[in-house]
Amino acid sequence: MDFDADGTDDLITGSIYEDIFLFRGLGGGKFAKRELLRDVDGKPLKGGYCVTTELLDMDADGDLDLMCGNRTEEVRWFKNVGTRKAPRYEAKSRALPMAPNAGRISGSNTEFADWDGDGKRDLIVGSEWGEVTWYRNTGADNQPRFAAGKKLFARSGWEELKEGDVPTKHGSRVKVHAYDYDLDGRLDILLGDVKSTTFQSRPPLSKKEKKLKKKLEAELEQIRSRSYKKINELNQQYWKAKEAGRDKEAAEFRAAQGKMREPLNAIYAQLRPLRTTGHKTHGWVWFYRQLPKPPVVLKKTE
Ligand SMILES: [Ca+2]
Ligand SMILES: [Ca+2]
Ligand SMILES: [Ca+2]
Ligand SMILES: [Ca+2]
Repeated sequence: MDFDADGTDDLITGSIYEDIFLFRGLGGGKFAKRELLRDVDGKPLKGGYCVTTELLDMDADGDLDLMCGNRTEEVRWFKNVGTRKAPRYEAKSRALPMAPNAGRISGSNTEFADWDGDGKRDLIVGSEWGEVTWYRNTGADNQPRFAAGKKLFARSGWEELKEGDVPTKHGSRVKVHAYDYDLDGRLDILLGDVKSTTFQSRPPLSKKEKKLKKKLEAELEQIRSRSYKKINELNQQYWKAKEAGRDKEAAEFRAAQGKMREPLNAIYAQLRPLRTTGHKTHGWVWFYRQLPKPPVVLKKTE
């Protein structure tokens, strides 16, 4: 993506805490130090939690506007009020232009691709739970208006995986790229995901350790049922005092709460080495090949 139309590709990235960064291309695969993208008022642009970005001319004025997908909120865009060579973005983001009754669009990344081949780029979005949705562009290529979504992939659902297993289906937080991966003339979907696996974190427990674990868990349960109500009460009192600006009192509630948690924490500490499973997070990339449409069979009638 050439952010500043100087003939060299640049890189624009989102981040977990809403900020958006530009790495200007220097050519030869090298990039300048990152720049935080700011709005016309000099404030950092905020694109939402785990923002992902895409550039497209949304209003047919010849410059590229900034689209932001994220994990928790609607997809929005920042209008470029600068030029194609020197983009400057409005401070306030805008909702996507939708056809009447087409609803709203949420999703973890936005991908512009002409999915139905009518010459106008559509929007394909990934999502938190694995769905992928296609929104047809019923406007112009550089001034889109999106129709209601059609699901390309449903939610993938949970799959229990042990470390070393190869998953059978894609996971969550999916990001989509539409690309003709097998060069057969039809756009395919490349999809990145997140999956969690479990692994054995230590040798199996001995008989003695199993017994100890059982004993500790029973103790934990007892202390919990005795103290949780009080701990919750202290928590409520803490927030009440904090919101009222009674900081000293709030600190006392917090300290009392900590004191009540001590026996629980002591048991947690003893239980920790007896845990036999751990978790790891992985991301896979999936290739979904678009199949040719089935031929139309014409039936002969007399
Ligand atoms: Ca450039
Ligand atoms: Ca524009
Ligand atoms: Ca299209
Ligand atoms: Ca293909």
